[in-house]
Amino acid sequence: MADIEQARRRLAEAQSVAVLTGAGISAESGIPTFRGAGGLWNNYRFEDLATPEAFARDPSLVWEWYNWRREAIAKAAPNAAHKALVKLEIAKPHFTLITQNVDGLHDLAGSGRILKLHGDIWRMRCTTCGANWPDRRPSLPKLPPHCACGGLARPGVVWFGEPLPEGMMKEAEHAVESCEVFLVVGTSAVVYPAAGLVPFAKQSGAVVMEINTEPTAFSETVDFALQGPAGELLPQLL
Ligand code: BV8
Ligand code: ZN
Repeated sequence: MADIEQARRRLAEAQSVAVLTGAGISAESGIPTFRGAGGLWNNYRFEDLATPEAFARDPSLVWEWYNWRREAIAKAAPNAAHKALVKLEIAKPHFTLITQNVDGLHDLAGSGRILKLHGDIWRMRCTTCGANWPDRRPSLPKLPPHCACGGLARPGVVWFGEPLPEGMMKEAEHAVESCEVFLVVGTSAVVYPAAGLVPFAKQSGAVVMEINTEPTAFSETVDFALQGPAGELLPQLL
């Protein structure tokens, strides 16, 4: 309890805050995480579903998985943790939200500017002409979907082995380099380059605070490792 009180004070004093979120922030909205208890990768292999090779092999299989996830995400609403980050954004002169999530719950909560490092499940991209468009339908009527040009469409997410959206990692690094407090919420911090932001923040002199229900590889090195659900701890931290 003393830890959270001290963290709360440090966060209150900071003018410049950057936040990195992961699947754990949406767990209390009912969206399964990837790793840990109930994680998607306990039952599926990412090599079969979340790589360009998997999509080239079997686009319909990959699309069935993404359609199933769209259906689950469409039923979910932002929770107290997503909402707390909107309040934090309003309160701070300098604020950057960086997310690995593709679920769009930060948008629904009302966050203004979001660096979506791994893309957005509600966007599509044409594998032929490169067109890129939003599609909010919870369930797609025909799989695999196609572009107006006739080309095969793919989910607008970043798969393993693919580069992150151009320039986005630079923007994230810039925010992390110049923040006083770096808040890391609900991520196992094992997927790179996103996970590299945690040690980078420490090296750059930020106070690093982690909120997670479990210890992570970085829990020992951060300044505050707050253990518990984000939907409870984040509102307490503000
Ligand atoms: C790239 C797609 C270069 C979207 C995702 C060694 C071998 C092979 C490859 C590599 C290697 N080392 C590094 C790599 C590269 C690879 C990588 O990092 N692999 C790791 C796994 C070893 N990275 C890449 O391939 C990246 N690209 O490097 O490109 C390049 C450059 C130029 C040209 C070509 C290439 C791309 C990575 C993108 C991967 N895409 N998914 C989708 O369908 O969703 S990753 C997947 O993991 C998710 O998208 C997610 O965003 C991401 C991170 O996971 P987390 O968000 O952290 O979620 P997780 O489930 O793990 O953890 C949840 C946490 O929450 C837990 O800690 C839990 O305790 C906690 N929690 C639970 N409930 C709560 C909670 N906390 C608080 N409150 C709660 N209530
Ligand atoms: Zn097209």
